[in-house]
Amino acid sequence: MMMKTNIPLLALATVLPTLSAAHYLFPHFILNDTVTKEFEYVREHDNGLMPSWDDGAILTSNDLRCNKGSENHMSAPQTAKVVAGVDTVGFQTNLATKIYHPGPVTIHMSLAPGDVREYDGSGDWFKVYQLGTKDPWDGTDQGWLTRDRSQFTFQLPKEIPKGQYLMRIEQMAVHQPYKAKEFFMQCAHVQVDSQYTGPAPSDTIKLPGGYSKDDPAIQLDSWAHPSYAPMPKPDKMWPNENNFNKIL
Ligand SMILES: *[C@@H]1O[C@H](CO)[C@@H](O)[C@H](O)[C@H]1NC(C)=O
Ligand SMILES: [Cu+2]
Repeated sequence: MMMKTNIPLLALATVLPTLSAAHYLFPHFILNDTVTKEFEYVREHDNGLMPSWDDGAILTSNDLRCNKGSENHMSAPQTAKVVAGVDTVGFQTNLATKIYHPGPVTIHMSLAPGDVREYDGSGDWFKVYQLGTKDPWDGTDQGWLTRDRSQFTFQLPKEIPKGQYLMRIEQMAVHQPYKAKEFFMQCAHVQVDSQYTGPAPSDTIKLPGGYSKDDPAIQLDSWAHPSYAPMPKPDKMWPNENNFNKIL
């Protein structure tokens, strides 16, 4: 049966900007070669595919942790069992959408005091994975290593203590005019099995608190033809920089 559509052209035109404003999220946790189901191990949120910035207000909001409304979904995901120093872990975007905005991908982890399904992410966060630009970088969007990728994976370092963690992925899109940004973040639930008994992971930050508009990474002016891209905080990765700009 044919349906007659009477949508005026004007109405159609107003729909288009909404579509083009839709971006991506990271609902699939990856464990070794398995891309798990949407939200199976990843905490959903109420911000859909939308970016966050609001003139920098996101930097001082709890939404910086796992995105707007993620607390409404804390108890939904399962907790992925992973082994430090053994398993390859990471995230895939929705529908394997390729990241089409330039900007770094950062993965942080934060130890839950108990069950990660009850954890709000208010503790310390350390940085385990980072993907920036080619080196040297010509300042172009194509020079970002994140560009056109849909999967971000790394080997979980062996120096991560046993326990349940939030694992947070963030892409900070830098294409906006001048120093404005777009943040996309999402958190997975993982239970780390580990033999490690050394010092606790450092350098750590709080979210919010650890990011500021003055940070070199956020001050990056994408319209000024930069030749160097400072990375989001903290400055040092844990336990070393081996997972910096490393694509498996
Ligand atoms: C992931 O791969 C490693 C290396 O092959 C293997 O030792 C480990 O058991 C695998 N983990 C899972 C959960 O399959
Ligand atoms: Cu955008």
